[in-house]
Amino acid sequence: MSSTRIIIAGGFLGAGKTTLLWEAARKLMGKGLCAGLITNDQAPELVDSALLSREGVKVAEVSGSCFCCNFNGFIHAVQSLRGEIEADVIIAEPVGSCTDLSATIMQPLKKFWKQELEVAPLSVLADPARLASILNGGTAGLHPDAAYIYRKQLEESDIILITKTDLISSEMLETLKKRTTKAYPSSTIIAVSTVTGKGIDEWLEDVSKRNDAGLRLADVDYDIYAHGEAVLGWLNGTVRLSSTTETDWDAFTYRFLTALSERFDEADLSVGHVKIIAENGDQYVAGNLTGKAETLVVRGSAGSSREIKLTVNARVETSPGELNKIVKETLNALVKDTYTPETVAWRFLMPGRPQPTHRFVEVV
Ligand SMILES: Nc1nc2c(ncn2[C@@H]2O[C@H](COP(=O)(O)OP(=O)(O)OP(=O)(O)O)[C@@H](O)[C@H]2O)c(=O)[nH]1
Ligand SMILES: [Mg+2]
Repeated sequence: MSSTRIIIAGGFLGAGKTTLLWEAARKLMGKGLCAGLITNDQAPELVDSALLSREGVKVAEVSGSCFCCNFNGFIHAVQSLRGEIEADVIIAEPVGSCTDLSATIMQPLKKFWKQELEVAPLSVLADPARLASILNGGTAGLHPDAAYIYRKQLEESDIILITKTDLISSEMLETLKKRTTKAYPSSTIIAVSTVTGKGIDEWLEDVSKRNDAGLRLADVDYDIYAHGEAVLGWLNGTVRLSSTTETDWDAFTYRFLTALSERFDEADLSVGHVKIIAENGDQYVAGNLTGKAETLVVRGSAGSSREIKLTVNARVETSPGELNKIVKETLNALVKDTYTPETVAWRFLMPGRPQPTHRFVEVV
C-alpha cells in the first residue's frame, strides 16, 4: 500500500487529546480519507478506547507501557491499522505524562519508517488554565516535577495547540497566544476548540501537508521526568453493576464523579485526569475531572437500566494504594446494598521509570 501519514498528538493529562482526535478523524473521514487512531496507556481498560471505538472509528490500543518504552508495540499498532483498514492517516495519542517524544518516537519514525510513513509535525496540546500558570513560572497546580514534564512537552513541540479556547475570552486568548509565541518562538501556535470547531481545520491542514517534523529535541533529565510520573497514582478499573430496579446512570455518574472530586479536594490531592464511562448497550455517559471540582463535566446519556458497565481511569497525585482506597470507598458508598458489583478488571499502579526503546541524541 501507499504511505500513511502519521500524526502524533501529545500534551499533558486532560489537555483535550482524545476529544480532538475524534473530531479530526470525523473531519478526515468526511473528506473520504480512511483514518485510524491509536490510544496509549500504562494499563488496559481505557476510557479513551471505549469512547473512540463507539464513534465508529478504528482504534488500536497500546496498553501496559507508553509508546516510547514500547516502540515496537507502537509500530505493531500502526501496521495493524495500515493492514486492516489501509489507513491514509493515523493519529496517535501518547500517554499524557510522557515527554521526550521527539527523541524517542519522532526521530526513529523518520529514520526507520520513511518508506511507509509520512511523519507530521509533533503537536502538543495545552489547556489554557494550565498553560497560563506554566508561562507565569507556576506549576499548574501540579508537583514541580510533573510541571517539568509539561514544560518539556512544550519545548519539544513543532506545533502547540492551545485547547478549550471556548472557555476563555478572546482578549485572554490573544494574550496567551502572544506569550506562548514569545516563550516557544520555534513552534507554530494554533488555538483550537472542539466545542466551537475553531482552529481544527487549520491544524489538520498543517499536519496533513507539513513535513517539518521533530525539528528539536528537549534536554530531558530522566530522574526528574521519572519522578514527575511517579508522583501520579494510576488506576484503571472496570466493574459491572446490576440491580433489581432501574437506575438513571447519568445521575449515578454525576454523583460518583462529584463524590470523588470532593474526596480529592478535601485531601488537597492534585488531579491529573479522572475519567469515567458508563456503558449501557448502545448508550453511554462519560464524565471527566481535570482538576478541582469546577472542572467536572458529564456528557452523553446512558439512560436507565438494571445493569451497567462502568470504567474508571484516574491519574491523581497520590500513592496508588491511597488512590485505590478513595475510588473503592467512594464507589462502595454508592453501590451499598442496591447493586451487585462484578469486577471485570481492576489495577492501580505507579508508572515505572521511562526506558525508551530508542533515544536519539540528534535530529534526523
Ligand atoms: N470546553 C471544552 N472542553 C474540552 C475541549 N476539548 C476537550 N474538552 C474536555 O476536556 C476534558 C478532557 O478531554 P480529553 O480529550 O479526554 O483529554 P485527554 O488529553 O485525552 O486526556 P488524557 O487521555 O487523560 O491525557 C473532557 O471533559 C473534555 O470534554 C474543548 O475544546 N472545550
Ligand atoms: Mg485521552
